Amino acid sequence: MSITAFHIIDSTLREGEQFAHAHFTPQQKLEIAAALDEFGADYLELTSPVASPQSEADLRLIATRPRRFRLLTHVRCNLDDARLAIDTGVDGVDVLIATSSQLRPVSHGLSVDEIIATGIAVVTEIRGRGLQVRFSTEDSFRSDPDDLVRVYRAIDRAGVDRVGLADTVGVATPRQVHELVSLVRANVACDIEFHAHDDTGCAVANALAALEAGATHIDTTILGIGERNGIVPLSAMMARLLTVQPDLVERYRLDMLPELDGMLAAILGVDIPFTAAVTAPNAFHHKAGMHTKAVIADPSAYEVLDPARFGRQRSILTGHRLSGRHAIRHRATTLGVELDDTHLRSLTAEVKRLGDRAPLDNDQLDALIRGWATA
Ligand code: HCA
Ligand code: CU
Repeated sequence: MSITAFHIIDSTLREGEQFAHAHFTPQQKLEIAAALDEFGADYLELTSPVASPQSEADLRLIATRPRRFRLLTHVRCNLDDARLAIDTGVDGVDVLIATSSQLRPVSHGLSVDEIIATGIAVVTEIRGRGLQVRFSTEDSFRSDPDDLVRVYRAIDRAGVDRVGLADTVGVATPRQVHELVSLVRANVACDIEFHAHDDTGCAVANALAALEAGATHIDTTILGIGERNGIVPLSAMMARLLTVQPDLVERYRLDMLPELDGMLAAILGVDIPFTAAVTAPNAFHHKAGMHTKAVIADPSAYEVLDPARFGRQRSILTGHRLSGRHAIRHRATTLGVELDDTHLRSLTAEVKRLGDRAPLDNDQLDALIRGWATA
């Protein structure tokens, strides 16, 4: 089934601030917002103005800047928070309220009927002031689906722009996400947002399942930063959709993803994770002989993503014991060295013998190749 709509709500400056190592200065927030704007992010969600005086000042500052994205802030579902948010110059307000039996008593203690009444009042207030509004249930996947349907139907009737489902604890499976989003899709007319935590490594898969079931908006952060081990990484979401339905991501500057991830990693003082889709240092390195032979002949043999689409280059790692003669010949040709078959086989054997002790760096390998050329 094809996905009919996809919008990014980047929450690096809200969910991302909940990452253990994040503490953004106003200048850094401006830089991150400007880079995401250039990338083409549809919405940016910033920390609640209720969180701290500086959070409010930063939100107001970003609201004064020219932008293509829509600026959102994220507040608890009550009138006081909503009124302060409306006043900051944002384009829309994301509200959330816990609905699971685990979170309800420790969060607000309201019954489902009280949640509905508060939700309607808050949505009506925000809409009445001409802003977009999204209403989300926290911990949706440990909430009673009947309660959720009752809440969402009432909020939809109140004129909300989007309802949100949040896998707050990262417990949902793709199948559960598909089922619950389908249920909500069948009960509301408004757009649907999905927010996926990655505690069990399913955030991106869950986001895709949500889109396939009719969700229209996905929350991402640069590098996936967020509470605990974070949420859907922007780069991985782009990679996922590029292989599934490329038209959905055509309008974004995918070539900027390495720059975005690199910028945030530098701000945070961390490395880009070696597991990151697209932007990991080794994301387009090929190593074992079987792989390198095929990739030299046809890159699509072992690449589903074209590195050039992301402003990256493939590389063939050759100076190690898993190396094969095709990779070594490829490297030799790059150096302008011609090797006959016998020499190539002997050189490959030597690389493997040396590589058994330790991998060779490029200079060592190149010296070896040149040595054989003159042999
Ligand atoms: C949290 C809140 C939230 C909100 C998601 C949303 C979550 O920090 O617990 O507003 O949709 O994961 O539930 O990030
Ligand atoms: Cu979250």
